[in-house]
Amino acid sequence: MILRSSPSSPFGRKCKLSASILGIMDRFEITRTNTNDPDDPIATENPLAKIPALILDDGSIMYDSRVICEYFDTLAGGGKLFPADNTRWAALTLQSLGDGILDAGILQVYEKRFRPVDKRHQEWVDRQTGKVSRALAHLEANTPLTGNAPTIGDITLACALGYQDFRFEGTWRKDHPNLVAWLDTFAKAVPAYDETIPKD
Ligand SMILES: N[C@@H](CCC(=O)N[C@@H](CS)C(=O)NCC(=O)O)C(=O)O
Repeated sequence: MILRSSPSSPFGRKCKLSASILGIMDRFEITRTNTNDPDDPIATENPLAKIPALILDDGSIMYDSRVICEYFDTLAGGGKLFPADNTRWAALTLQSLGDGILDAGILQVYEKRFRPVDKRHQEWVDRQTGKVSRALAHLEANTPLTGNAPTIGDITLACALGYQDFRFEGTWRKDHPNLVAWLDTFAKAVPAYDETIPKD
């Protein structure tokens, strides 16, 4: 299989961390993909032209990170990152919150990357910043438990905090000591976290 991703993609990082925890990194190769290059095949592979996408050996294609991570979980026997018991809903909800932090962060980055200065809309950027701030405040007050078996929720949160470090200079750290401690514990338990530090 081929995972289309890039070293900077936090959603691609979710897939890499999931595969590493599940012990299935040898099941696919990773192809560096540039969603800004009109000649990159990603636009024909995923009509949304987004990464990550997973190309299976039979040529079929899966996206997005939620689908790919859950597929990886089934390859490893199932019920590991996506619990089958009633803790599933908390794990999925934490995944949604982490994905939402990522989406809001990426939209802020794209506002600067793709819009000329005179077309930028500060109120809209503030709206995205508000989502991140509220989510981080909620997580600081309700920090997930860190066990020896990270779920897809934990993985997504770690990638969301890592993206805040990468694109927003880690300013979140000052006011969120519980989350800083949570991420330190996660990074110690999951060596792939440090091995996938995002870069451009
Ligand atoms: N919901 C998607 C989000 C994927 C996403 O936003 N990927 C970004 C890179 S991290 C992308 O491909 N952006 C290119 C674009 O939006 O055109 C997922 O979970 O995989």
